[in-house]
Amino acid sequence: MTTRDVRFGDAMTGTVSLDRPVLRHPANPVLTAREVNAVWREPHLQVVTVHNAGVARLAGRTALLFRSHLRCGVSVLGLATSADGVTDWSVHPRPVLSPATEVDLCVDGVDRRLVVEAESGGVEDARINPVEGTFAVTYSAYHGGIRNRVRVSLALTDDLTTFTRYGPMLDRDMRNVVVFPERVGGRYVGLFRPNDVGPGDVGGAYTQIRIGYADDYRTGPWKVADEPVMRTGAGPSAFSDKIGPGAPPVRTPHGWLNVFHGVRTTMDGNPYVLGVALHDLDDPGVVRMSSIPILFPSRADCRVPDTDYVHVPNVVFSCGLVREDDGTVVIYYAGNDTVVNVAVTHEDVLAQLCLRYGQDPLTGRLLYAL
Ligand code: BMA
Repeated sequence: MTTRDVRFGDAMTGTVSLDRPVLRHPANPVLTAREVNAVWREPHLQVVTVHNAGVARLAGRTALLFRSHLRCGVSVLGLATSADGVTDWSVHPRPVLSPATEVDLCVDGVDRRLVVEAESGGVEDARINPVEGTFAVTYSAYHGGIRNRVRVSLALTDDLTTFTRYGPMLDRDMRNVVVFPERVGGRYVGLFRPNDVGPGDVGGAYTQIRIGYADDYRTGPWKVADEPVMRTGAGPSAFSDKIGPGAPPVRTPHGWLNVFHGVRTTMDGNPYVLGVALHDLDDPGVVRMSSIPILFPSRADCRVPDTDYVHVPNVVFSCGLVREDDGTVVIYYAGNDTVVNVAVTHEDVLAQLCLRYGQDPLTGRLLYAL
């Protein structure tokens, strides 16, 4: 049995295993609408959720680029930082990324009007991808006039407060795009989750993770493979109805660690779980994925007072994690699209889940006997 002792700060120690691969932090939730509303005082900036946060270490602090629903329904991105990654968050006084206006910084050559239009319905689910000394932030840009039109857009930043927009990464509907932190075989690599089935579609297909490559991650063009590297599969599975990248991949001795999300539709809702996969270090299109999710949603993932709003029940969703040098992995994840939580795991245990309890990433067939 593979077990690892993990520690995170002073308040949390424990042992993770194949049975309990992830330990929730006892202080969860670590960031909620209450802390943000105490800072964003104007009525139009009061929020009802704080969730799906991208994560980075910046100037010795943990930084969360969180998503919040304003009460009008539009999502914006805010910044909170903490010395220990759990307590005492300092919330930036205003949203740091809201739907673009004509005065926002865009890189030369990008059609500013197109950027403004593409994200007029809100900005969501930022991933902070550290690439060659800067942060490449990939986020879902929702169109304000065409229902469900979503393009993943790119913005670069060094400080997580000022962004240079590069606009939509692809000319098709997409969510959940993550970029690998290093080039592999000379090319930049990304994981993509198409929303559309074909040209002209809007929404509807959430069943595949595809790999893409670019010579320049900023300008593209990204060449996304026609065939997936992972998909929901045919049989019953915790990932049988939707699948998508979560946190930007990180290098481990076992391969690129990919913490993704999967959904299984039921008669009463759609539970979102976190899954784990390893991509070959030299050929990231080669994937081993665990059939066993590492985190199922529970009541502990959305502890809010009875009178607080809860957005979507039965959801755990991650846009970022931090890997420590000893292989400890700290996952920031949202509970019920409502609050931000922290959990701790270890890459050796995650790797064993992939190696011993795998499923074929394309068919879903279990690679072990029950
Ligand atoms: C997805 C996205 C995520 C959200 C998840 C669960 O489709 O909207 O932002 O966390 O659903 O509701």
